[in-house]
Amino acid sequence: MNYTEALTRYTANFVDELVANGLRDIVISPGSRSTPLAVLVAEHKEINDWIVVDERSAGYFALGIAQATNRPVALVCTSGTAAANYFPAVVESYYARVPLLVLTADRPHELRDIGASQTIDQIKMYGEFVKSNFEMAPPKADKSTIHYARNRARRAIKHSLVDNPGPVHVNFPFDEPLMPDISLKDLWKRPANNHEIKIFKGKKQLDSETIEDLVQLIEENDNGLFVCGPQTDANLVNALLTLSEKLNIPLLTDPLSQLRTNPKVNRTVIGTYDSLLRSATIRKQMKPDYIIRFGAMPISKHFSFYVKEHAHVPQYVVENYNHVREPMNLESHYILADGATLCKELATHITQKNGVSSDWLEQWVQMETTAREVLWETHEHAQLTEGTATRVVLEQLKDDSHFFVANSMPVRDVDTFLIPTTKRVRLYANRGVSGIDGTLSSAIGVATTRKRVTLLIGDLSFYHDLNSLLIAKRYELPITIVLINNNGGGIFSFLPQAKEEKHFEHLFGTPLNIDFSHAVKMYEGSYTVVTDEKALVQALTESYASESFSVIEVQTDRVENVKWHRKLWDQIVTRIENE
Ligand SMILES: Cc1ncc(C[n+]2csc(CCOP(=O)(O)OP(=O)(O)O)c2C)c(N)n1
Repeated sequence: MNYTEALTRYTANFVDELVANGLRDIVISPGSRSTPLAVLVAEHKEINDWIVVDERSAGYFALGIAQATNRPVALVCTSGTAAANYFPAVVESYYARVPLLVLTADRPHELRDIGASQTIDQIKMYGEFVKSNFEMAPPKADKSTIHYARNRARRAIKHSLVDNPGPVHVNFPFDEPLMPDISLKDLWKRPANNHEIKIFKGKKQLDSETIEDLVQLIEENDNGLFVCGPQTDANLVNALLTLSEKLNIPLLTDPLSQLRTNPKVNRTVIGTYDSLLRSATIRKQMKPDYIIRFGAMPISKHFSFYVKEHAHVPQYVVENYNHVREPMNLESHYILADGATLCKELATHITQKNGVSSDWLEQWVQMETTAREVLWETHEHAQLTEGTATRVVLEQLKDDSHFFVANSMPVRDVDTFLIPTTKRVRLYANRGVSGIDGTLSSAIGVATTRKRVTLLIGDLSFYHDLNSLLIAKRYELPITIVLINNNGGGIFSFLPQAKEEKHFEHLFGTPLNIDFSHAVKMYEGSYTVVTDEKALVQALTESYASESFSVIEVQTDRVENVKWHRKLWDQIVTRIENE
């Protein structure tokens, strides 16, 4: 058998085994060394291949597809800096716990470390930010090597999925000639009795004594608090809603917990706590007896002040596996169990509190009602602010749609303005490491589901990832981008650095002074600037009805924005304190 046939069969078996294990989407960036993978992926009938020239964007795009489909997505690129450009997305995928397979092509071993062109040390190049690394053996096509190639493929997929999902790196040594022979017979024939790795895994559950401790804690204390940070498990959403309603325990919900946008939303769901906990008086008054927290740490800084100020109150962090996210360094307890299973068990074991409404819950609900009133007060014809634009966008979201929110102020404005609703909307963000890079690419990745995605994004984040608009154009993906253009990094105006007038604008404000309409035009999207609520509603309606991607720009002022937000938060707190 010649090298071309060995290369072809070896690579085809690897690719086919990915498919046999549930992979459907592969994002390919062009290059020569990766030719065997690229061509065989393109040949496979069950793979959606997506071509993205910029590898940084490709990485984040794959991440978006994986978030939306709950399946691993593979990346294919050539050697050298191409592979290095995946780094930000790999890191995000690791911390956000999203499964990715990074398939990098490399020179054969004998051409490494001797100054060959476009060659870097790719072995373990993503360091600690991948769950596993596999350096593939050189291509051969004897029975045992084919078995090996398939086994590596299935292990790579399983590794990306078990425990906390995340990225897995597979590096391929490919020699020339690189072009596979796609005319070979039986290229896609799976070996008879192809092995399948079954993973027998159950839901992690507490033993009966430990559950009793928690049951006692909840039964004996009236002022308990459930909190849910960013997470995507629909079972946890349902189980937490049932539990909090049954026990009448307030449930503080981060916007990315998926608990504020659910048909079963109930009165225990508190969505305005970030505004409420801005008041030191409220933080002090609302001293909990205990806190049980699910998901990642909520975005709200004021929630973190609250937990810190009540550091002596027993706090419990629920995680399925270790790697507990407890950034407060408090003396928290860790509950290592499946959150949904835990909630169901607590619901069956606790009898004393069933349906007993508490003053504690009523106090939270009363504050929530007042805060919502202030947030809902609308001024239809007033000039749009970042806050009112966010509220309008949230109100206009369609049932059963996707909403992607960028880091910096957009995600914080969503925290303020997303009032719990029975509309089913799936929320997305890149909160693993909260970069402002790659947001557009990931949101466009979510749009590959062909369900419309609305993205709320600031101008620096938008600019950072402009390249990805080509993906929206090329694949005609349904995305509505609401661009909050405050000509720079608006979040910094909320920070103490804003007082340092000499350097602020130059180092932090960083105005771009560019007209985005030209960029949008270049990629053939539709572009509108809106100045009031009515115009924004109309632009959103038109965008939702259109086929192409659209950018709706809201122009704001960073200094005014800070004043506006502070006035609103003060209004909420004053109204509550005067009640
Ligand atoms: C990749 C990366 N670079 C820099 C930062 C630091 N950073 C955080 S927010 C921000 C400004 C973002 O500006 P914009 O997207 O316009 O949103 P705004 O602050 O105006 O809401 C920057 C530079 C980051 N988080 N990620």
